[in-house]
This record gives sequence, C-alpha cells and structure tokens, in this order.
Amino acid sequence: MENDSNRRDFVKAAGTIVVATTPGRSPDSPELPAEALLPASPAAQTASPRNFGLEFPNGFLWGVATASYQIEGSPDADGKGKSIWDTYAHTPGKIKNGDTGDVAIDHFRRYQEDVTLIKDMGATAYRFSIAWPRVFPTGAGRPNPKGLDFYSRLVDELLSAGIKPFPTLYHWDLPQELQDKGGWQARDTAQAFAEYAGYVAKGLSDRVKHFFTLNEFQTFVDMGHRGVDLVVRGKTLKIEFAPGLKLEPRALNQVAHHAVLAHGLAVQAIRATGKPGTKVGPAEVMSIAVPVIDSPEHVKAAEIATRELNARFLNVILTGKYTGAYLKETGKDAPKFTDEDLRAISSPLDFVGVNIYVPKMYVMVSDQGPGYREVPMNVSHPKMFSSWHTFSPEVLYWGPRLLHSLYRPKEIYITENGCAASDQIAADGNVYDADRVMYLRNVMTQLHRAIAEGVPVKGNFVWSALDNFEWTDGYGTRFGMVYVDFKTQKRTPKLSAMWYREAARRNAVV
Ligand code: PNW
Repeated sequence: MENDSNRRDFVKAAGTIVVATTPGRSPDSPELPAEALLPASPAAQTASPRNFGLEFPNGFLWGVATASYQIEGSPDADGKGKSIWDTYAHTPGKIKNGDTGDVAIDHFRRYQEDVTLIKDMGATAYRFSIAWPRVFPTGAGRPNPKGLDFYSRLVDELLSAGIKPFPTLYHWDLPQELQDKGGWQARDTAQAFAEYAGYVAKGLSDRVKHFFTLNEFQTFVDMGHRGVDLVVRGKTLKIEFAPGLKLEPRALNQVAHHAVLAHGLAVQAIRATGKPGTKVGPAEVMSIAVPVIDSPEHVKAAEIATRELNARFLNVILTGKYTGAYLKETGKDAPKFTDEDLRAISSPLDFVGVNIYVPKMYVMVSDQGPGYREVPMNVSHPKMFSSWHTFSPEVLYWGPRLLHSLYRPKEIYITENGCAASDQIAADGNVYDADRVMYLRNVMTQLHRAIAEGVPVKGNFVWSALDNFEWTDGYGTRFGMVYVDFKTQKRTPKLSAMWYREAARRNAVV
C-alpha cells in the first residue's frame, strides 16, 4: 500500500507521465496502477514555476548519450564482425567480474522501447554510436548494408519521436581484422575509417544532419595503447582499455597522429558523400586547466596550459599545427607527418563536441617556464562514485569558456557529462539518485554561466541515457538516468530522469 503511494508521489513529482517498461511490454500496457499515470492536475501545470534566470537559449538541445558496445549486445547479428572490445572483454582478467558486452542491455533488439524511454525523459537529441564492424565486418572492403539498416531504423524511430539523431562514428569498437593488420598503428586504418564514414553519411544524411567523428581520442589512444596512471585523492589508478597494448612513446605518438588523421579524412569523406548541409565535428574529451582565480593573469595561464594539454588532439584539429612544445618534448619520438596530413586534420568543422567530466589540473600564473604552474589538488577534493571522477562542476564553465577563447569554434556541443551512482531499487520500486540530481544541477548551472557570457554551446548530452557496460568496470558502475536490471532487462526511470524531463520542459536548471 505504502509502496504504491510512494510510487505515485514519485511519478507526480515530474508532473508528467512516466512509464516503467518491461521487456515485451509496450508503454500503453504499463504495470503501474492507472491512477499513477494521470498527469498532474491542469492547475498544477498552469501554476508555472519561475526559472529565476537559469533559462537556456531557445533551441538549446537537451540530449542523452550512449555507445554501441556499451548497450547493443547481439554481437553476431546480421553479419556483424568482431571488434577489439569483443576480443578484449573475452580476455580473462580484463573486465571486473568477467563481464562482457555480449548481451549488454539488449538495445539492438529493444531499441524501440529505449527510444520511448529517451522521449519520456524529455530528451530532444540523442547521441549514439555506430559499430564500425556492423557496417564493415572486416573494417574495409565490402560493406554490409544489413548492418547499416539497424541504424537507419533507429534514426526513423528517433525522428518519429521528435528526437534529433547525433551519431558518433567511432566509440572505440575497431573491427578486429583491422587490429590484426596493425590497428591504429597503421596509417591504412585512417583511410579505412574515412571510407566507412563516407558510406554511413551517404546512407543516413537524408535524415541525419549531425555526425561526430571519433569519441575521446585521448582515452582510446592512451588507455588502449599504453595504459594510464591517474592520481586521484593521492592514490594511483591504472586504467587500460582495448586493445590493451603497451607501446613505446614513438609508436604511441604515431597512433595519436593516425587518430586525428582519421578524423580529418572522415570530415572530407562526409562532405563528399553527405547531403548538402550535413554537419560534422569531433567528440573529444577536453583536458581542462582550471585557473585558481578568475583574473586575467591566471586565465592566461589556464589558456596556455589547456592549449598544451590538448596538443595532440583538439589543438592540432583546430589549428592545423602541432605545438612547438609538443614537438620539442617528443624530439626523436615525434610522429611522422606531412603538411598534407595537417591540412586534412584541420579540415573546417561545423562544431566541436567535447566530453567534460573532470579538470586535468588547477593552475596559477608563473613567471617560470611555460607561464603556468600546476596547483596540487587536495586529497580531500570531492569525488563522484567512479574511481577517477573528481567532482569539479566548474569544468562545465571553464571548459567551454577556454575552448571559445582559444579557438572560437562556430558551435560547441557538450557531448558527454554525467556521473555514476550507487543506484538501487528502493522498497517502493523507485531509484532515488539524488546525488546525480545534485550533480546535474551543478554542472548545468555552470554551463548556463558560460552560455550567458556568450559561449555558443548549442546542446548538452548526459552520459548516459540508460545504465550500461562501463568498460573495464563492467556492469557494476551505473551512469544511466534509467536503471536497468541486467538480469531481466527491466528498465526503471530514476529520479534524475524526472529531473531532466522537467529541466528540458522548462529549458532551465530546475
Ligand atoms: C567516457 N577516465 O569514458 C566514454 O566516452 C564513455 O563511453 C564512458 O562510459 C563514460 O565516459 C563514463 O566513463 C571515460 O578514466 C573513461 O577519466 C574513462 C575516463 C573518462 C571518461
């Protein structure tokens, strides 16, 4: 009894209809008592809440994000080839609890239900990724039209729900056959990526207007090809991703170069095959140096540091040059490249996408060396639930502000922000992720500040729409605004989904 009434409070909290769906159950045959599904009274709806100045510009996109290997499952369906994540997840000892993406959240088969859930959380845009080995099972050569057809159906479903599709072409699931031929160490991989990108743009750009090229260059290059030691709260964390290589600096720098080259060649391919007006940009995890004080000398120091921290990826993409400091520091280990490579890498973009979770460092001005000095972070610095996730909501202000002051991109999208939480289904059936609501309120307030100052951020994508396979953390780390029971595949929108829906409805921080 009490549980039922809690459930009704929970649903009414959003002033909207929210339906918890179960596999095979359509949203019009819900399991909730009928009363719980009634929208809030007309009086409650017209007593319009005030937004107190934290409103976003008209047309701001309230997005949510996912990625293919983390949600789809069905690794062999319709002729899909193996990816490096299929291989890596099946290598004993690599993933917590021996989890794999074989089933994930079965999105490949449940995508229609998932689009309904995404619509129910108020999203107006959805960032998903296309699995390269579905479309080119061996990475190159003959395409597999059935593979692309899945994404074509997903796009149709999204458009009919009024949600703008924003596919990413590479979210780390490289075809295994390309890895066997050298993977990102081979220049041919960049060429193969461009051919794949051109094929996808040709097939989807009648309906898809925005493409992201590659997700988080820095993460898959460094964590995948060498492994990274992160210091969080004074402790060192080792993070390694597929394909799990340990390259020397020279080879690692070449991998980084091939990744940005793949981006540039893909931009050109999409321009060549996409319908006029197709827009394209990268989705990089920006390394951000946060100034300790907002005063000209410290902000200048933060600009110098941020530019250098992004030397191998965003900076070369947006300026067409490797910085002098990067070339000097790498010396004989610098990547091999040509002027023509640099021209391709810096092909003009329509927007820049940046994933923003953490500051790389805090900095202050210095009259020594490069003009800035790293300020050590206290062991007491707050944290979210993921081992690496330092909580610094101000990065959603400083990231866009520095991106704008350094490079003046035409448009910016925040392609990911979000947090993990210790989510559990409560006795009443709800998931009370108040810490995630706290996180979203804080980061969206900081993002609002950047936009209010004139930074052209056009939308934000929360990572993630639904709980999913969190790479080497497996299924134990939940980032979703929808809870997924990984055994039954039952989906339950969390409190944060209701918060997001209300924020999107009012186009404001709520
Ligand atoms: C991003 N770190 O990855 C990815 O784009 C997503 O696929 C992922 O699920 C999400 O963020 C949450 O982790 C990251 O160690 C992986 O700092 C690792 C780190 C940051 C981002």
